[in-house]
Amino acid sequence: MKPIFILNGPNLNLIGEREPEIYGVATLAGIEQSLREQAAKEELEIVFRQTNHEGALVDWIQEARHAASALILNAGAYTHTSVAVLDALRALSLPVVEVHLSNIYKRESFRHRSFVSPAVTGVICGFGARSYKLALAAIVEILESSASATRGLHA
Ligand code: CA2
Repeated sequence: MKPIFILNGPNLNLIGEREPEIYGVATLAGIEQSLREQAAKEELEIVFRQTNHEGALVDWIQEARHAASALILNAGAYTHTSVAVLDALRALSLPVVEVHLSNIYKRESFRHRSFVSPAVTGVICGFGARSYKLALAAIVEILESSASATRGLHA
């Protein structure tokens, strides 16, 4: 099984240090650690990355086409601005979960629009660090049900 890519966009390296009332107290390193433990229980591998650069995010999404079995994406502010991220996602044929720590629909109106959502399997937002855990649990279920459907085909 190829790894699950978990990609994080701009400023997510700052969570846990600044604006804890919006993003919670967990650091990105803490979230990574807890996802590694959750993935290990399922015997899955994760690739966890963060960048402040739109082009790097696009490169990693393209890399996921061949190197990942699924993608969890918090594109940060690029969620609300990036046609490049949307186009990269449209080239994927993998399960993709868009995640946000905060409930973007409770915040400023410019955060209510996601360029990413039309190209993803589903969206989880507003649960703080738990959004990532819920996203990984959703991916595990999707991968298991597609594996059991494939086994059924070959039975
Ligand atoms: O809620 C989320 O996960 C977001 O994707 C986080 C982004 C924000 O632009 C999105 O609208 C929602 C921001 C990432 C963290 O930015 C910080 C800025 C200052 C201090 C701490 C974090």
